[in-house]
Amino acid sequence: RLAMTNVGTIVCALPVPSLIRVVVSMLVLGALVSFVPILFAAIRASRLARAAARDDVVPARPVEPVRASTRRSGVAIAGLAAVLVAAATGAALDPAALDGPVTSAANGVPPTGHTTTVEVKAAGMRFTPDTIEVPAGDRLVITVRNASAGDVHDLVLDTGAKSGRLAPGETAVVDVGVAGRDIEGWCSVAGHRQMGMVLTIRVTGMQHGTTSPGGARGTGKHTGSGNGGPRATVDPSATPPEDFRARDARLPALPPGRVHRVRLVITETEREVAPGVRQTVWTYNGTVPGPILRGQVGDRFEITLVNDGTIGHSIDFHAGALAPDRPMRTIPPGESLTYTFTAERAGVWMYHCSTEPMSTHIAAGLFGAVVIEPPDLPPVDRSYVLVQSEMYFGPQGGTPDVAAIQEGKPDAVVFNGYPHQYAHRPLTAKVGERVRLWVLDAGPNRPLSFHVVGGQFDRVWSEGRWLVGSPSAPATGTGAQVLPLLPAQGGFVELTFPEAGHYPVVDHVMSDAERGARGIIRVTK
Ligand SMILES: [Cu+2]
Repeated sequence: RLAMTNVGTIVCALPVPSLIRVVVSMLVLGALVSFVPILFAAIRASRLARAAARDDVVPARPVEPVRASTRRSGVAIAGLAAVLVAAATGAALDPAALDGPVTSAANGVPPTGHTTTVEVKAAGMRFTPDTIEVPAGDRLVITVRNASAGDVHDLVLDTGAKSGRLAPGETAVVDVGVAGRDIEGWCSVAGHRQMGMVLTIRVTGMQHGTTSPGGARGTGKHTGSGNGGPRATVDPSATPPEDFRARDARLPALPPGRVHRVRLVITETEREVAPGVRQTVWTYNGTVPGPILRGQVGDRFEITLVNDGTIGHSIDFHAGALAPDRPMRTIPPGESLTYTFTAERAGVWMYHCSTEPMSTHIAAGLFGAVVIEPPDLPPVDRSYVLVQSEMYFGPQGGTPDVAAIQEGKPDAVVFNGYPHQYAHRPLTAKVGERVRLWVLDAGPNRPLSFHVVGGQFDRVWSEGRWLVGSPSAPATGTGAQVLPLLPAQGGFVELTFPEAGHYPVVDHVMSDAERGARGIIRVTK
């Protein structure tokens, strides 16, 4: 107990991460509280002993001999071990607590004994001020306040010092220590640094010849994934695991009623996104794409959006027209909003997270489709939905590589969230059946030239217009080979298959088909 209390108290006094402090202090408290019953037991024992002495009777339990000293040191070691275990538990609960030591930026400059205190506001993808000047040798203490309405931010310095994630309205103090060189800072939330959340700390009054290595103003540009470790790569010929199940591409049934209440929960979870590649995907209701919602022209959608992630997120439904200000706002983790719209027009409408940088939030998985059929659309034998999107791999287990997104270099282009998934697990149809393929290009950035190898489209509808054929009849004597879609555009094609075989479904932007935007329709008699 003595060891636990004393060592634990020292650990708490050291500048350790808060979770470690919490767990260790709980242990110290336990050690202190356990002292109370022992105290009472001791009082009782001494009373009994005194009474026994009065009555001149030998005490029932003699005082333990002194040979306990070795046992006592063993107990002390156990106490020390308990403190260590508690600290490790704290670190395990908060792995961020241990990634990388904090280094000094003193750079050999003697301390002045002064402290410069600066308040920095994080909001609107900016630090304000974004440049701090500090006299060389001063200790610098930065108070960071997240002043944004819904977004999570933090401040990380190239010394390794960090504020930890800050919810809207939260404040943290970052003690930089003695400043003897220029220091670069940024927000480590995915994409925020690239959007300009960069803080430059400039040291003034330096002696000539001792200026810092990073004297230039930070551009926010950097190489690598930005979330630690080398980027994951995919072997294009690798196959998914035996138990891989492709996403069901069938158009879901039209739900009953004219008001659709849907709860969409945003989560951030790690999973396999391509053979051998694990990424942290951001999802609506756990899938990429999010659920395919369906309704008729005139239907009302009452959406409850819940943010169960770790940073700010939002949603934007193209299927309804309204002022974006309130319903599309970014909400912090733990909050929810309702978003109500009426689907007045037919289409394959995209929905997606509209929190900046949108390219990252969409690439990480936050998109889906609302299918509102034209009212006069005749039934077909089979309807499938294919949503194309791009993937830009971060490190194994990480979030998308923001630099790769900016440079337009996807690692995979996929239908319904997984490269080549319908090549491995083909879609099916029968000879002579009429098949309708609903297609949306969710991007975030690349166009889609949708084509079926060996097929010809006799009905094509895109963005509110019949391009080929009509509701009353498919085209005869003419047709189309491609449904071209820019990011966020959607439509459908129809075709029949003249004979049994394997008909590839591809993005005819061929490099993107090779990156995974390719599937098979297996047609049988
Ligand atoms: Cu988001």
